[in-house]
Amino acid sequence: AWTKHQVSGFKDKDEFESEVVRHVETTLARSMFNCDESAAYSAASLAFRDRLILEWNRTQQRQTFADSKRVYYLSLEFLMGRALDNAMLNIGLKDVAKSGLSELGFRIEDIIEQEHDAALGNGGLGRLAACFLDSLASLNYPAWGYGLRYRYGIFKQEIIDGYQVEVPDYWLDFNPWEFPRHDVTVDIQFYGYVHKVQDESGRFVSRWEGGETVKAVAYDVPIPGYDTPSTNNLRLWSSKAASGEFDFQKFNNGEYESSVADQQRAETISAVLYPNDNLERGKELRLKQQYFWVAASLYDIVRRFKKSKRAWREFPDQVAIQLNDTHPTLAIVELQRILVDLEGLEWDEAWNIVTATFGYTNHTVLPEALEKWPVGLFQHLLPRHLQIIYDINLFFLQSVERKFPGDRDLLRRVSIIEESQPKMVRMAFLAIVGSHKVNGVAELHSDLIKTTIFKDFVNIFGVDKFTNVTNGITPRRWLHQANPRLSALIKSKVGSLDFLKDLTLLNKIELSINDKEFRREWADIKYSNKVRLAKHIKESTGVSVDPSALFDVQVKRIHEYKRQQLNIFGVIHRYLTLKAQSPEERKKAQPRVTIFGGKAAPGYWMAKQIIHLINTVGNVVNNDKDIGDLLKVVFLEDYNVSKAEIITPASDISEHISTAGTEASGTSNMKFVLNGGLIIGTCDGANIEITREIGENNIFLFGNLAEDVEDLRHSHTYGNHQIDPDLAKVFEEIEKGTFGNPHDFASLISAVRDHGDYYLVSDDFRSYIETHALVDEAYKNQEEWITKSITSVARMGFFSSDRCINEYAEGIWNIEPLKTQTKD
Ligand code: 26W
Repeated sequence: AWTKHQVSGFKDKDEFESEVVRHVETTLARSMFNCDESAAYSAASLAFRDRLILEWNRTQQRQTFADSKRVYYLSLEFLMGRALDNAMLNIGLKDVAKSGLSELGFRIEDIIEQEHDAALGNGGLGRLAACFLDSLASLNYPAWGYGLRYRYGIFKQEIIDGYQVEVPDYWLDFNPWEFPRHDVTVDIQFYGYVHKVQDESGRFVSRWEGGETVKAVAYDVPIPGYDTPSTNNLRLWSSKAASGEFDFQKFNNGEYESSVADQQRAETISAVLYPNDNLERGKELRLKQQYFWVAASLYDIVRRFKKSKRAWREFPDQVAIQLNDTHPTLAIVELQRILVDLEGLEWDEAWNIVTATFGYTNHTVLPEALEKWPVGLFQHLLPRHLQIIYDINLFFLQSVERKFPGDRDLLRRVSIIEESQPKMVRMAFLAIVGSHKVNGVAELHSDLIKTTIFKDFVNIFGVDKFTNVTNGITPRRWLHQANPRLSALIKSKVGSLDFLKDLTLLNKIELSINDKEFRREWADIKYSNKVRLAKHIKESTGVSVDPSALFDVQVKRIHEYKRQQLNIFGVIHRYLTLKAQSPEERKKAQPRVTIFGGKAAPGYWMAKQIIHLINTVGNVVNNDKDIGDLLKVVFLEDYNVSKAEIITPASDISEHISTAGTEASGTSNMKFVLNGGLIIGTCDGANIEITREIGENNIFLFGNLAEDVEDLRHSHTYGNHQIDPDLAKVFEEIEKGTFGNPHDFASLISAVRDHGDYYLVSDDFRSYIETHALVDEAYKNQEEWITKSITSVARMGFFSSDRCINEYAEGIWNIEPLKTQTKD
């Protein structure tokens, strides 16, 4: 629709075809006679890429010319998924590509599927960053993402004999979506020592010298906005040996092996994404990754600022930097170092600039996920940064002492340095002290951080420093791309695709709630999405499922706090109940397919046991003749973004059942509801706001509340802990060996029965089972169900990541969209 900008590339299918042919024959050096789907994917991507490049250059020029404030989103993870489909839809030429490819003898779906997911993330945090990039470009904000270009993304998961096996994800063989910038490099220093010298004016300055240097090379990924002229930039850094004289000398001296080893050591920094989600393990290489990425990004940002020749105090008027969790917190220290050591600013002046620049988003309250680094490791790897952290801490604690004189316990509690053995740097505290705003990602979560882990900081800095920005998702990928038929049906009622830019327009479909044809089509779309998923299940697991059964889905990282164990225990309970019934009684049961998917961190023993139990239960249940289609249990291997695009539109109900107070927000809950699925969930994270928006008749809530969790845990430890009798029967059955060697599941059971049931599986079991019975009943009334489904979708406008990004822009970054030429 922004034809003024449409000068590059192709305008119709014939031009698109000739571009594809040209790329096959010249760029790929192949002949059209042996152009397979993979080559067609490559050529189609290159054709779209050509168009993006020109828009991208123009966007960058426009932003430079406008000279307005930019936001930099620093994230160690960007879980982008596939790019081609997204580029076609955002540019608005998918139909052209479809008919062009069809004339060349290809189905567009097959071509799209050739692409390897860009899986540079673990789960929610990484996918949120990807949705944010889509919204920033779609809203014309001048924004850059900064991350690491991992050679290996999140591992691929294979299920072998019911166990998770990890396979490396080497994804860079052919990646048309990145542009190496061999001219954009930064030398990054590690180790070495600090000494003080006097400059010309007699002032003492710190010099960080010696150690080793690694080169950061920029790789740029274009991020097209939806129906806008903006194509923003995601800059990913790759590590390389700094080819210094030293290596060269080694090489000349015949020390080939050692010179190669240096090179490999340098390249190791950006080699692999750490596969832990919500677990901090304190590895030196991880800290190296963090500094490498942060230092390169800040150098780049500062270099760009310096071109404007402004005074340093204007830095925060030009630059906002958002820290996606504590992983980039070193950026605070690095900017202070640049300003004081390299640019010669006074400490206080520098610190005011730093704190005005940064915002920090917290994504978890789990204590085991909070980053802490041993002081000794810092001293060794980043000696100057440790000194600066000590100074930041000193000035901070002095200010606390002035405000609360004599409260030594407070000083101990809030100190950035934990006086433990060994001493630790608390990254979250550093992030709070060095930022002007701190936000949580859903209302309950933002309240919890204010009253628990960051309580003291609310007293010190005042409550206004702490805020909430409830997460959102991009409706472009999660509705239009994943569920094109639903998007088209909604369009027929809204009148246009404008709801993809203003999701609140969805409320218009509620007017059609009694429209018979509309309802029939709504149900038909869900059914065909289920048929598609059933086909995928058959192909990947060999299990046949009936698409008219109730599809119950739980897909997310496997974690005890997310309680996939509660789900599978519930499934066992259902199985036992069915088994105990007569064939007559069974006929009344609602047929169900319970679908799981998700990766366990490779070192997370309990999570791996959960996967194993799901698979063994599936084996038994799926082959039980008494049960037939009444219950199927499947575990889909290698859950990732592109699989989510197939699974999400196909659920009738999805499970978001974390122990209350543990899931910061959740975002797949939003995706499922937006696709017409209902949800069963606890009063946790964004489930609460989803309930507020869609109405409590349209959601199945169960379980204890966050405010009661602490007392329950206390009573488990100090009281007489009785587990739920039905759950006890489930345990008995597992221990009988019904689902394989009971020894394999002993620790899953004892976590609940013998070790305090930290996640309240037993406390919530009864209400979980009862609520599932309500789900079965509700599903039997299909008309009611469809009404709930339509009503929910109509009321999901709030959960667009566009709303979310606008809140960040206004409340935290103080930036405005760039004015672009008006559309025609
Ligand atoms: C240091 C190890 C580590 C790695 C990743 C610790 C913590 C993380 C992430 C912060 C975990 C994460 O992805 N959190 C999720 O963030 C989503 C986006 O805000 C929320 O929707 C999820 O509830 C939250 O678990």
